[in-house]
Amino acid sequence: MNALHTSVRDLASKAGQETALLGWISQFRSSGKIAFLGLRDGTGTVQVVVARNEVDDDSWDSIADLALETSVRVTGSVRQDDRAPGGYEVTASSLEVLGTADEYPIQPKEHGVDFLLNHRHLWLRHGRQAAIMRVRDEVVKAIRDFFYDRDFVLVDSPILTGAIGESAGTLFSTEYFDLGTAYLAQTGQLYVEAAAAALGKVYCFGPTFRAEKSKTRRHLTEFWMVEPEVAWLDSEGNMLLQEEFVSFIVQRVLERRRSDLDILERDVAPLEAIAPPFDRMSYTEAVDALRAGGSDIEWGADLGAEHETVLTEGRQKPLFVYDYPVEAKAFYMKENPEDPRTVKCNDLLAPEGYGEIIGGSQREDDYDRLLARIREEGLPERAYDWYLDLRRYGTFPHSGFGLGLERTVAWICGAPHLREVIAFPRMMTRLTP
Ligand code: NSS
Repeated sequence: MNALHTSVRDLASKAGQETALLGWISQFRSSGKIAFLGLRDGTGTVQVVVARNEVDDDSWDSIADLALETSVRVTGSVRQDDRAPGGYEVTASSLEVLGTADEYPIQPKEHGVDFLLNHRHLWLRHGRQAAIMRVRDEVVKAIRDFFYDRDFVLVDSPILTGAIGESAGTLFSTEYFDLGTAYLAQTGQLYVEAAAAALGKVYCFGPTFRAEKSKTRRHLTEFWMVEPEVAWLDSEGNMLLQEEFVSFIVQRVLERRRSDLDILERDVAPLEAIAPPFDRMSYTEAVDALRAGGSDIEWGADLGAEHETVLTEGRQKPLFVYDYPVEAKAFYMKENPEDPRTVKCNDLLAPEGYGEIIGGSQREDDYDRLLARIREEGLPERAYDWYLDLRRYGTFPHSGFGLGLERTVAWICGAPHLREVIAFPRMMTRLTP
């Protein structure tokens, strides 16, 4: 079947010829002697014209069986037509129903988002959702190309882990044979730190898990994160890498997925402005700015979504906020030699209200200080033996960051909620489909 049919996207190559198409009915209307079908095949949608006097009786009779999302095989001739959406139209010579469709639950009218999420397995077929999936695919490809072209080595980190990566508050755990509790990875970072000492520049890219009890539009319980880790890189160099990386991803999508951004009605002007250098502001400056604007945030508190929105207001480019207080961040971050109340780290806040897309830092490379931090946080020391070894056998300055794939795709697509930018979202209140 495959070799003989043409994708909607490739119809131009068959102009003036007879070919077969396989797909789903996205639209249909008929009037006595002629029917107009929308045929969607994943690469595009084309109008198919079925005229009573140009098809056999079986084909004409099957028109009666058509409903939204019926799967069909159409044979017909391809005609160029400048008025048609993709520039081509097909005049059918035969039509065969492959799979009938019950009354399709998603109708061309407004549905509540819960209804759509309950039907996510079907909702994915719709234009906007498919466009988001293609942009996501492009972002993933851009990420892999960026690192491959710069000689980073992909090192996959485990999903079942024995150590807490970020914080004890948001762990999924499961019984693990005779070895006690295993946690689903919140991050691959600790493992890529080990790999950086073996290979220099590395990254991991995979699903990560956080039992986030928040029901915000920015939180999933399962999300994808890409985490580069680089030997001999300091916090400043880490930010340079991040702005180059994020700009590369955005420009790549603009280059290759313009038609999908059009489907999404994304204003591309703000994306076109994304190029290094990004704006930078220390945490202390950020708190001063927030307080000057009327906030009662105290120095030491982590920044919340509402703070991020204020800080990025009116900015075209993403904003780095760097050197947060020790108490606001994870145990592994390097103490700032110039101000030991803070650590050498940064968040990167996307413009247009999308908030934090990256968290990164230089890692604590001093054995005693790292051990002290593990103890202060009450983490189980034995689980970090191997991690401390990295400071025992040739410790080295190194830095890295984690970019949240869904947050990045949501920003690029202009999607208001993360649940739309992953095929099957996992949230506190959603485990199916
Ligand atoms: O917690 S992070 O800020 N940082 C880390 O996990 C580090 N271990 C990364 C590293 O240095 N290798 O998370 C990084 C990013 C954050 O900026 C978000 O973009 C995303 O991961 N993130 C999330 N996305 C969706 N849902 C949830 N719950 C979520 N949590 C973080």
